[in-house]
Amino acid sequence: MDVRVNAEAPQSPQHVEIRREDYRPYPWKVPNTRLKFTLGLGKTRVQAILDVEPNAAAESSDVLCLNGDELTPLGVWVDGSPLDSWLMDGDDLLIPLTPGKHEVGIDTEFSPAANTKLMGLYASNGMLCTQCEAEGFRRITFFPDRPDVLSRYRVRMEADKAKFPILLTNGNPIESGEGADGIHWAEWEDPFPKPCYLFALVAGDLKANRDSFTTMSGRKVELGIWVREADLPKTSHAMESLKRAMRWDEEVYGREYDLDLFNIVAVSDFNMGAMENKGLNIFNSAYILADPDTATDGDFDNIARVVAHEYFHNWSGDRVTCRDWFQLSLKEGFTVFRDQSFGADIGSPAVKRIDDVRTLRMIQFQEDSGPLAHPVRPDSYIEISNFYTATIYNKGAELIRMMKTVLGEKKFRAGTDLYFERHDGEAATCDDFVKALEDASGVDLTHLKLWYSQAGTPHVTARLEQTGGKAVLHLRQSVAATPGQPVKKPMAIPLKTALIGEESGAEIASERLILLEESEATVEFDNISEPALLSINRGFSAPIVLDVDRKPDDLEKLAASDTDPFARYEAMQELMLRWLISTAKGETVDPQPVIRAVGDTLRSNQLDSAFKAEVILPPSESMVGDRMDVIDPAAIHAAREQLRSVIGRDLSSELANAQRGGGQPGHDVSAEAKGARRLRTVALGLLAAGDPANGAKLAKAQFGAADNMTDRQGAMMVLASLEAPQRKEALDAFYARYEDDPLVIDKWFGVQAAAQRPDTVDQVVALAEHPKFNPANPNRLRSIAISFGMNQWAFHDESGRGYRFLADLILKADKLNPQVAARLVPPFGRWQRFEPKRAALMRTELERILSTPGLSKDLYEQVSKSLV
Ligand code: 0A1
Ligand code: ZN
Repeated sequence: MDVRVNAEAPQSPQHVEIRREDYRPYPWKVPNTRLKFTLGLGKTRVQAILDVEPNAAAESSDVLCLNGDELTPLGVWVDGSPLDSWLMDGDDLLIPLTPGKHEVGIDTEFSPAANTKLMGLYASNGMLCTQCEAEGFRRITFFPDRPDVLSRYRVRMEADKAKFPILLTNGNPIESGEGADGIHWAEWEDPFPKPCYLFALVAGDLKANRDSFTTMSGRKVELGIWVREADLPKTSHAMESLKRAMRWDEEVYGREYDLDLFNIVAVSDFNMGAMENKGLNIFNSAYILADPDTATDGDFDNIARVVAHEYFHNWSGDRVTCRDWFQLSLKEGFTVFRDQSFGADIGSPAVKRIDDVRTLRMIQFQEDSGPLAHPVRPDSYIEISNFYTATIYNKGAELIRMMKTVLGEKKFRAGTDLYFERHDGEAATCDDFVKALEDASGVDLTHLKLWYSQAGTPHVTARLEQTGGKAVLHLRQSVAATPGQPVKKPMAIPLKTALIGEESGAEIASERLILLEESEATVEFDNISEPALLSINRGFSAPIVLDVDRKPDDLEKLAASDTDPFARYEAMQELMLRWLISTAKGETVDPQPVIRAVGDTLRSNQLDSAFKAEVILPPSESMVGDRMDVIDPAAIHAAREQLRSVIGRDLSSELANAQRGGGQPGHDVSAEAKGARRLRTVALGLLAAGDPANGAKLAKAQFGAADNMTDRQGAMMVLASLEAPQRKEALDAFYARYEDDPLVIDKWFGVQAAAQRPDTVDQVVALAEHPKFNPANPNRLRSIAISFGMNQWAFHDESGRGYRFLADLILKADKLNPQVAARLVPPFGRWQRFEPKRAALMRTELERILSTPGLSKDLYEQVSKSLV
């Protein structure tokens, strides 16, 4: 059938802005959806039948508008009769309908093998899989592709049994059978109404690691993790993590799993980390496959985190979903908060908090202070895929954490119970979430709601004044302008605060929660018996930048004695940051206070290795840059290298002890063994900075002796930045050993793109020509592009060649996969923060991208906004 165009409807301009205030309920309900898939790699046919009826809660319409993307209807039926009067409006299908209930049938056909965007149904490694969030379902069939249209799905899959022996979709299997010519089929039903972004289907030659879980009410749930047969031995950690997450959600949130079946599938081509499709989670294989020989301790932790995250979405996302994509943080901020809490409960809470705050500072703070800054609940977007950001996820999680801090454990739980009960089976908003917490707790949370709508990281200055037995804390806050928000209101900032005795090292004013709500405030502390040190924003109770007016040696004392471990870490970071900033500005500063504090930490018998490793690691170059008005990457790099080498030289024996220490076997993944390994590589890096020749020897020895990937990759990372013969030996040996393991080869690329070397730009240019570099595979593309974009010194090479390289790569990737290409833009977005020469070079590259014909809307949005 020809494609007909609706002449009256305006042809959609290329890049339309969608606004939150324009939300209207969909005029139709779709209580049931039946889909029949005739599956093939080169060609898949989809026959859809939708039951539709007018939505009484919306304005009525005589047209059913169904979204499509690169689809052509092969046929349209209404109530069983072929219909000719349908029209295309851009990519969407318009079907005229009289009021009342109807059955609408639509046939479509497309090629999964040609789908390089990896949205909708696509081919990966010979199998077929789907990704529908946010707007991928419209690439499978015409449908109201919006999260507030919930439907019950019955799905029939037909495929060649030899090529696709396993057929999976959401819900429960109902029937299956075999047809002629080697075809087999399976029919499944999902009893829970869901938005189409949670639809999933997988067909392929897969094997399952099977297990089961008995829920708190005694129901047995069958669990399956589906992978290629050769990968089965690498699935046990993911399975253990899943069962732990299921138990944790019952114990901590009272949430029980609802279907009889929970399946996870690992795929090698995936745009993000993983996806919470109802009963059938689909994962980037990087977040499933692990054994000590191929995965680092960090990989193991990430697997536990992501498996838990997707599982937790079953309630915070699937049972209660989002009304529209502006509410994305409703499910993502809350679910990140839940996975962070899970991580803290199964490991060390202090180290976990340090890790989470580091991610927030490195990614979200940069986003929030640049041209792509947006509120946790945005007001508009051009392409929703660009809004899966650290602001929606990580700042969103901080906002939930602040609500919990204000409410306390019990009231928060009462609030989440009410939220799940009240909105079960619904598409809700961020306001609904806050209302449920308020109604259950009786506490007004209006003051915290500004965090949803106002972008930008608040800056707080704090000064403690002490006279006699009294101390007065002076607080002042400000929020810088962000795009579209020139003037800011004061935020409500919960600050956990205590005073530490300068001599005793004890808490002389115990921790209290100060809520800073105005631009300025003072808080008094009575009965203060000795000189006091201010310990503020303990546990990082608010996601802010804090500037405390302190006496020079206060930080050193706090680093040694603060009773809150996070605050201790903060004191040490601040001590190092101040030294790095002053040195980068050309001032001469004594490093001895830093050396003393690092030395005390290393020698401490009380602190565990994981905590020591976090505390002695100097802040990243980009974190130093964030604190400077004008960023000069070369000066920052030189300052950081100087600090690393002084630490390495002055504390060589303590560091050598730490590098030798531990001795636990590689398969030991206890907190203690992991901590020892983390400290080993951090110490190795500092030793190599102090004495590169000896460092190279030690690193090569660590590399050769390693019985696990953490030590092996750690040693290779240190060597990758050195100028020593052992560098090439290690890289070559690593490549030869893991040539056939794509996830490990990603590490090989990543380590070289992250290397701190003057010739890293040349290295990445060469790596992009390597036979194993494939920009169509998102993990491989990111192994170079993300690591290099975050490598401040190398990316900002003053020649501008780093900028040109990444811009070329982005343009190349955009032709294949716009969503992934657009996610590589943020390093360019900071151009205005750099010294003028680099800023001009970066701007030129952004303009070059923007003027390239045929740019995707994903890339257009990120680049055009970055230029403002
Ligand atoms: N909801 C998922 C994230 C996700 C979003 C979009 C995707 O499309 C490519 C994939 C995954 C999560 O939070 O885990
Ligand atoms: Zn999520």
